[in-house]
Order: sequence, then C-alpha cells, then structure tokens
Amino acid sequence: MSKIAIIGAGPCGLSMLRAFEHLEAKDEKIPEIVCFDKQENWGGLWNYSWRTGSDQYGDPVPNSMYRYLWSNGPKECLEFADYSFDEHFGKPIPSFPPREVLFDYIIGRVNQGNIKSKIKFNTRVTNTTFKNNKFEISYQDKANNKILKDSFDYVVVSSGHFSVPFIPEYKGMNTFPGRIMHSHDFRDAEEFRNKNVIVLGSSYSAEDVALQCNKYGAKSVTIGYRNNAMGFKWPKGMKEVHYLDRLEGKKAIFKDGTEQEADVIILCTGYLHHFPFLEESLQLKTHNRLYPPKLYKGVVWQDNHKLLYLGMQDQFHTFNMFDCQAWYARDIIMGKIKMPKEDEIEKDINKWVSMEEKLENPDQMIDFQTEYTKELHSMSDYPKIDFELIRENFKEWEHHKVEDILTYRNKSFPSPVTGSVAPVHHTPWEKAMDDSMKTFLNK
Ligand code: FAD
Ligand code: NA7
Repeated sequence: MSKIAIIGAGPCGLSMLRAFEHLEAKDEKIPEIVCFDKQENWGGLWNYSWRTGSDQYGDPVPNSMYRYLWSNGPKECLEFADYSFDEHFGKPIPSFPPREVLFDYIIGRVNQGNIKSKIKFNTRVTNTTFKNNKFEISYQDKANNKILKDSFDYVVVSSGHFSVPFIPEYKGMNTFPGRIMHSHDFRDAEEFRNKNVIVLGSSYSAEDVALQCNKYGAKSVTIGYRNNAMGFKWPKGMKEVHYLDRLEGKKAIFKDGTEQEADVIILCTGYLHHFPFLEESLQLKTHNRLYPPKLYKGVVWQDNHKLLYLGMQDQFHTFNMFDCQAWYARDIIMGKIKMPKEDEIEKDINKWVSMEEKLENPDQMIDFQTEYTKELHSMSDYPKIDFELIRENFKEWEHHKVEDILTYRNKSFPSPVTGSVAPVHHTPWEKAMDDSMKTFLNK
C-alpha cells in the first residue's frame, strides 16, 4: 500500500483528506495518509490567531487572517458540492458571512469521520527530498522540539501561499516616526481609530484593509497603488492616489504630488510562494497568478508526478476549486487517472499559461478560472455543482463592487448546490460591527 504525506491542514489539505474519505465510504482501500500542520488546529488561515511574528515555539506564524473579516466573495461561489451551507446551518444564511461562520462550515464537513486522526498538529515539515523513488520528510514535533523522519510515495503540498509577506522598501521608512507593518500582521482595525492610515497595494488586501480601517473609525485612509488603481467609489475619508514616492518625517509623498500626514503605513503588497521545506528541485517558483507554470492541470509537478500541489493559483474560485483539484490528485494517486506523455503535458501547460497571459479584465479572469475548474471537475466524480451559476455569481459580484464598494456584501446569491437563494442579512455590512457567528446567525 502506498503512503502519502499532506503538508498543511487548511482548506486544501482538508479537501484532500475529504476526497479520500469519499473513497473509503465506498469501501475502497485507500493509502496510508499522514497530514502535517504546524498550527495547533485545522482550518489554515480560517483558524484565526491573535499571534503575529513567531509562535511560542519560535516558528513564524502562518496566519494572515484578521478580526472582522467578512467573506470577500459570495459564499455561493465557494460552496462544497458534497456539503451545502443549508445542510450545515440547517437553513439558508446570507451570502457574505464573517470568518467564524466560514470556519465553522469548513470544519463541519470534516468533523464527523476520522479525518482528524490523520493529522499531526503542531508539526512543521522542515525538509523534503526525493531519492530512490521515495520522498523523505523531516518534521519537527514543535512541542517536544524533536526532529523525526518518515518516507512517502506521494507528497501533496497544501501549505498555502498567503503566509510569507512580500515587503518592499520605500525611501524614508527608516526614519518614519509611526508604525510600518504588512497586512500579514494586521489583526484589528480598531487599533487605527482616529489615525491617518496609508495603505499600499491595489488588490484584495489593500481594498479590504482600507475599508476596515475606514469602517472602524480611522481619521483618513489613503491608498497608494503602483500600476492600476482599483478605482472604486471610495466612501468619505478615503482616497486612492498613485504610488508612494517617499516618506519625509510623518509626511507621505506620492508620485502624483499628493502629500498626506501619516501615523501608520500598511503594506498590502502581497505574499511569496515560499517552500523552504522542499528541496530545490521540487519547489514551485511563481508569483501570484491564475496559472502557475510547471503544474499539469494546475496540480501535478511537471518534473515529478508524485508531487502534487493544491491551491497555488491566484484565487477567484476557492473551496470547490480546491476540492476539484483534490479529487483529481486523489485519482492520480490511486492510478485511476493516467498521466499523459511529457510532450502532451508540456503542450497542455503552455496552452493554459499562454491563455492566462492574454487576460485583460476581471470578467475574463473569472471565465478562465471557471473553465479550468470545470475541466478538472469533469475528470473525477466530484459531485454535481453548477459552475455556470458560479460564473454568473462572480460576474454579478464584480459588478456590484463597481456599483458600490460599501454595499456589495449586502447582496444575495443563489446556491449552485441546493438552488436556495440567500436571505438578506439583518444588518448592512457597513453598520455591522460585531462579526460573531452568534450575532450573524441569530439576531
Ligand atoms: P492556508 O489556509 O494558508 O492553509 C495552509 C496550512 O498549511 C496552514 O494551516 C499552515 O499552518 C500549514 N503549513 C504551512 N507550512 C507548513 C509546514 N512547513 N509544515 C506543516 N504545516 C504547514 N478566500 C475566500 O474564498 N474568501 C475570502 O474571503 C478569503 N479571504 C482571505 C483573506 C486573507 C487575509 C487571506 C490571506 C486569504 C483569503 N482567502 C479567501 C484565500 C485563502 O487563500 C483561501 O480561502 C484558503 O485559506 C487557502 O487554503 P490553503 O489550504 O491553500 O492555505
Ligand atoms: P495580491 O492579490 O497578490 O496583490 C498584491 C498587491 O501588492 C498588488 O496590488 C500589487 O500591485 C501590490 N504590490 C506589490 N509590490 C508592490 C510595491 N512595491 N508597491 C506597491 N504595491 C505593490 O495579494 P493580496 O494580499 O492583496 O491578496 C491575497 C489574498 O488575500 C487574496 O486571495 C484575498 O482573498 C485575500 P501591482 O498590481 O503589481 O501593481
């Protein structure tokens, strides 16, 4: 019987475990599985931690999640095909839940069987090598500070890629009298009440961190984009300007001449794909993009088909795309799907990469990732789910954001699994200060 290692018990690692659980339920013999996670609980980023920097064992904290985070896309776009929101909560719930609600949903699916027994928590994979057709993994039992070793036939890398911050430097940072931090360490917008906040970046983190600061009472929020402005209709107290040129004392001076007094600079400048626990030849090297190179079907490492990566793409689709990848990876491991010849693999990767390079706007990007996910879906027995509806939901969501960035989270969407339409939440997002599950579900 083969033996597989799964590195990470976040949404992707849990999708992998769930995929095997489905086979087991059909009385199929599955490989021995060991899943490693360096945190003390499962759920990856969704398992909120107040910690920043290092944990109690001196290990860098992987978590980038913050308080008051509400889903940034409709939950109907990420719903699991085999475990609907209606099933978990016993009733339809609004489309944009806060973090605790999504965490509860993710865990609800894996909590009933014996998945948890396959996970070694507080265990950090430190090294992975491939020799004589086997992977040798070294891992640290953090609580006892012991390094142990084990060997495996397959390795699934599901360690996430929003944990290691990319931190650029701007002139004047060394002498700036306020606070400079990366969004990776952002935990609570309350901290910035009455402060002048500068947010650098123009993607999801910049958008949401800036909105959070505004919502929780920052005096001003100034977003500095590098290439393209997000261009939303920002509420009172917020503005978007072009690129930080330098800091002079407390003053932030932008390329377009804007000058703004600043108490804090929050770098929402993205993350690095970082795999120090894999030997060089096994490491995926990419920036955050919709189709990272050298991954066949976005999953199988081109140079070694026993190494599989999940969730390494930039993400519109999340949980159900991770599932489609995991079901596909499972069937590769089980020998149910055969890998084609090298030239075909190369051709297929190149086809997707070159299509990705031509994408010009969010609608095209949504189409691209939907087509990718649909193709994977058709290759395994992942249960039925309406990806056409998900595509429509994503596009409608994008248009809602353009209409009004403050109110897009108040909209309702239909489920691609049950068809039920989400109820409108009792409190508009911009007024909902309490993000607890209790308040969200019960008020
Ligand atoms: P993660 O959730 O990062 O889990 C990876 C796991 O691997 C972690 O538990 C970590 O401890 C473990 N690990 C890492 N290295 C090692 C090692 N060496 N040894 C052992 N274990 C290791 N997606 C949405 O759909 N909706 C949202 O609203 C949304 N909001 C987001 C907000 C933020 C701030 C961020 C950063 C991301 C957000 N995402 C959102 C996207 C997010 O990437 C996915 O939802 C999801 O968490 C990805 O799952 P993952 O399993 O790939 O990675
Ligand atoms: P992303 O989506 O990878 O975006 C990174 C952003 O950082 C992007 O807007 C970049 O701008 C910007 N960037 C990078 N370097 C710089 C410098 N030097 N100066 C200014 N801006 C810079 O990461 P996010 O953290 O926003 O999102 C990650 C996940 O978190 C996402 O999936 C969400 O669900 C939540 P560019 O466009 O290259 O000019």
